[in-house]
Amino acid sequence: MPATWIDTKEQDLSRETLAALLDNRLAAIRIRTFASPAECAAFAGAARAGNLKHYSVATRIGYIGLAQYEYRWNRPLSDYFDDVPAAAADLRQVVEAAGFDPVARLIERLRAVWDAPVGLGHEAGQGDYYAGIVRIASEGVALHADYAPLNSPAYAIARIDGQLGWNFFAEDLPSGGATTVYNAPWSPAVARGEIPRSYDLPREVVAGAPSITYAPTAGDVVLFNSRNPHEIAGGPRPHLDRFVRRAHARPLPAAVVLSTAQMPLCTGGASQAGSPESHCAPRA
Ligand SMILES: O=C(O)CCC(=O)C(=O)O
Ligand SMILES: [Fe+2]
Repeated sequence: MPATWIDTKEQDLSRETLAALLDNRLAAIRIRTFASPAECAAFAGAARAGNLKHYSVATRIGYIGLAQYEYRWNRPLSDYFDDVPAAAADLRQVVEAAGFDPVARLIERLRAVWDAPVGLGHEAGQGDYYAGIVRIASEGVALHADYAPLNSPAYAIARIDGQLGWNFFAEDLPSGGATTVYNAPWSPAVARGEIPRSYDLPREVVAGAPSITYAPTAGDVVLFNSRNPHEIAGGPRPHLDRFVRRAHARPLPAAVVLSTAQMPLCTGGASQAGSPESHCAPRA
């Protein structure tokens, strides 16, 4: 697909910039000082002490919570929703220890500018989507795209018309860790009934495309249109941690919903039940 950006500067959050980002006309929105230094430190410390798991891909990527990648092929969608409560309990533990809930805060910030409902994504007959994966990706993340109509055709979120990735950065890195987003909206040739590979994409898909590279500055949230292939450079020190909270904002008929259906990897699973984010459910 041809490039679509009319501006590659990072923008402030407003109704207009959010709509333009969903339409893939802007490269990125940065919400500066989304969290205070004390909140960042508390969140990073709580995440380090959390129930950390690792994706089964070559680069070592630690995470707390749940993503859909490993539920994507040959698994009923109920497997994903069965694992949401335990993942939500792992996240709640971090949020409670930190005394700071980035998902709830992001929902508030989006509600303040958006005139349609904003809340967690919900799958009829199954439950809420999980929102808010915490990631520790010190070795980088390979080129991939996150777009539910292609990645998750069996889920309700396949019926969206725009998808954003958002990340809250709790720690600065001395170097490395920057994210590059390429304005080459992902449109692979897909055979009927097939779900295309979305992770570790060949470089040809972004050849010649306009790109931006944004820095993971502690305290900020950066949003971008995740149908654009994107990658994260590794830092020089493999154990240097970077904490990322992530979900996607996307409009359903008249709403913005948050979910993490699209992380390119993994599986949840833990012990307790209960959802920390039920107060974020979409308003009727
Ligand atoms: O951490 C980042 O900057 C981007 C992570 C990512 O792949 C996403 O949010 O979809
Ligand atoms: Fe991504």
